[in-house]
Amino acid sequence: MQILAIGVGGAGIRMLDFLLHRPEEGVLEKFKETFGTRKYFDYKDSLTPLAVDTSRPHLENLKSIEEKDKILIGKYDAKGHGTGSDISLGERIAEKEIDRIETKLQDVAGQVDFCLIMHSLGGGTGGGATPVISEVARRVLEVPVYTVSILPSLEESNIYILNAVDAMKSVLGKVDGVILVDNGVVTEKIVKIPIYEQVNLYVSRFVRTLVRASVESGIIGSSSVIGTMSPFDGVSTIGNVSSGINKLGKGKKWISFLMNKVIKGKGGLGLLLNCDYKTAQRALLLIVGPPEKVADTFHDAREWLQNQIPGIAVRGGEYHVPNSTQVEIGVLLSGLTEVTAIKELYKRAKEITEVIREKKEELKVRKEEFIKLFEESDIEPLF
Ligand SMILES: Nc1nc2c(ncn2[C@@H]2O[C@H](COP(=O)(O)OP(=O)(O)OP(=O)(O)O)[C@@H](O)[C@H]2O)c(=O)[nH]1
Ligand SMILES: [Mg+2]
Repeated sequence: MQILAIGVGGAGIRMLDFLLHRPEEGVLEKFKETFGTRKYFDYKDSLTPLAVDTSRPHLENLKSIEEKDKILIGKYDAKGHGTGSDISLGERIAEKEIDRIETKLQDVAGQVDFCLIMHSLGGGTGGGATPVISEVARRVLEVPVYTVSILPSLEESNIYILNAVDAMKSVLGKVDGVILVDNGVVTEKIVKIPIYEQVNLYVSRFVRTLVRASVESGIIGSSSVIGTMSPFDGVSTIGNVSSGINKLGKGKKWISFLMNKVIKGKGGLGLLLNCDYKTAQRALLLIVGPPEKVADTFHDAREWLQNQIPGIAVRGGEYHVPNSTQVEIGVLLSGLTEVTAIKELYKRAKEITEVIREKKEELKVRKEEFIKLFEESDIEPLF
């Protein structure tokens, strides 16, 4: 499986950086000691990165992306400092510099199975440039283009919420599928590490599992992803759950325990989007762990899912990792049509727009009164 992974804007390039993060040499040595001859998996063999941003410092801060894979756009319009949450500026900049991006895309044309664009919907660059980049990627690469689109939490500033509503409309029309991830889901449940990092970690964990399952064990291929994402009849989301094998007890009871956790969020984070999972139409399910624990479990996990969501088409399989002490379940749900997070975001955006409208009215009246004060003044000039 070969994926072109593009990060657009601050959130996007940070997620990309997380995805390609390679442990320091010392850690790699330890890995070799622990796992003997097993080779460290280098995600760069399957993921071609491209980081696009209007912020110079944010691009410079990336640890795992080489200079040749970074593009600073909008040097004159944004002066290397971002768009300041201005999505129309983000869009204009991407349109102006589309040739530079297109040249990069030409380099990988014919070599990738699909393209994954990671970005925030609330940022000026992430929200504004993504639809422009996606459109050209579809044309040049002639493969499906999917996004991992970050929704702002409802506690975030008004501008992110209004931007997200605008950006969502244009992104939906320019891609082959959207994997929605809500920063708000993490706020509610887990805050051991900064929220952003937690979300980035979950996204990268899912994509990494997908890549390894394909490259190392061959249980899935890009067609499994494409088959799950298409047709574009609703949005998609992901979920991940993992547990030490010693906590899972004997027998196969752990399957329903972990499936409940990842799909329904019972006792854990669950899906990265507040939605009605029962409206999903297709799923990609990956079970990862040592063979003595996970062998012959995919069938049971798939049955569990099909009992919860009648009619759902489930792809995927088991990926055996000898000597591993962890079991992990990763899931991609697609075709979701009942998404509470989107409804709440629209409701919040409507409230904000109403307040702005009232404020504008009030200011207009005040301004008129202020001007009147001068017009009605009967003070005679002194000279
Ligand atoms: N999950 C996640 N969300 C982030 C991250 N950084 C920012 N965000 C969210 O993304 C939105 C802000 O967008 P950014 O990506 O920072 O903005 P940008 O695309 O760089 O655009 P400008 O800086 O406005 O030009 C807000 O909703 C933030 O909560 C991150 O690393 N991870
Ligand atoms: Mg930025």
